[in-house]
Amino acid sequence: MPSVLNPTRISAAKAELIAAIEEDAVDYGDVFDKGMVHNCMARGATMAAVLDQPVMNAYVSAILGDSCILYAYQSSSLPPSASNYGHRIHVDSPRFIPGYVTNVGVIFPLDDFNDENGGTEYLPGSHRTPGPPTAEEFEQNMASISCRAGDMIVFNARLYHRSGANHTDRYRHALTLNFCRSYMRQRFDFPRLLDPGLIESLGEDGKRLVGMNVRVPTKLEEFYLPEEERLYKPNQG
Ligand SMILES: O=C(O)CCC(=O)C(=O)O
Repeated sequence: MPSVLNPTRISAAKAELIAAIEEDAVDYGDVFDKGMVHNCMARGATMAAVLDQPVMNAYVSAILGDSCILYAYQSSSLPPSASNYGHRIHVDSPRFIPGYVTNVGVIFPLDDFNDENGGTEYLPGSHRTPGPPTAEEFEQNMASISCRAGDMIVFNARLYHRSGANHTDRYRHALTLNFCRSYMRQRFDFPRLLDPGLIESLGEDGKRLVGMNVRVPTKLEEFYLPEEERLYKPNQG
């Protein structure tokens, strides 16, 4: 989907992401997914505002229903002349239910994607096969995505894919979001993880996505709250 994020948002999101990468390099050192920023909505106002992006929400709701929630909101940055943790052949959601989508992936490139800087590579149709492809099958039949910064890539998260390899001398940045059905678990407990002020700043879509409509009571006083204050709202699918 072309031109979903405008140039102002792209550069603001990229500045927030770069700052978060630098902070995490100090705070989390040598972790297995080094360079990947988790919970991007907590790392900058522009990245948080992506949760209320109307085109994204229209696509995702059309596939997963109006009550869908956020599973994860991360980044995928390819350093100069390198690849990253996303470079292994993988799926973002392992469940295989023929004809039923459990998770939808959305990638927002913050730099143009091309073969030189490592656009996303995927095996067309692999979301319909029960098992993983061999490395050879993937290499022989994969396609790679070239697109512009600010475009939106939407895919069935059961699709086998990987980030490419960056052969340039510049970073290639992207935001990667994953959405799931309302009755599934999120990767983090976002309603507890996020600052209440940040949650309040989100629109209705953003609040729903972080899980504010599907919170579970911890005591009877919360279970018996009046309708408008209920933690697990009715009709969540
Ligand atoms: O960066 C990319 O092109 C893909 C990222 C990816 O595969 C992931 O984060 O799961």
